[in-house]
Amino acid sequence: MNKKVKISMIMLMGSLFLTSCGKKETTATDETTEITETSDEGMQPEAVSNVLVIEGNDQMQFDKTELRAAAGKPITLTLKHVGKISKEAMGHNLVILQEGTDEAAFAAKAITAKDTDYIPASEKASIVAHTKLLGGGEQDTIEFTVDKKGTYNFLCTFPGHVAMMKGVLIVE
Ligand SMILES: [Cu+2]
Repeated sequence: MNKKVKISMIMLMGSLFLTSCGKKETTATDETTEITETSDEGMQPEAVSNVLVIEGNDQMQFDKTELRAAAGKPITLTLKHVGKISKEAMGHNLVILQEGTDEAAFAAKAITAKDTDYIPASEKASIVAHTKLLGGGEQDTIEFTVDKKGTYNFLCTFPGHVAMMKGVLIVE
């Protein structure tokens, strides 16, 4: 008798456990789906256009990890901060580096350059082009030309952001 009660208790607990697990799984799946959708967008190859638009948000993300442009023609790049947080707390810029630049070393120098909005004056030679540092709701458009075909890394130099906010500009 006691044994039976115990067994049914275990079974009941087991099914409760399964139920709560099932709920958690659903939530996790939703999150996964969202993340997948976002990264799918990022993975879509961009058509070659010299008018580039990229967004940064309050979740410390660029909406694209790859930009493509044609060499030898002016490139117009607009960075939009589509979030709401101030530039002091969630500032974004976009800095395109010369090929062969050590990105980690550059980012480490950049975080010490608060007075110049995290653009290190000593590293100017490593920079192809960069936008201003933006807060939520702001945007900046820059124009530059890249003559040499290649793959150029870009990043946001706000402290801590490079881990999440980086990508490549492919010039072809
Ligand atoms: Cu940023």
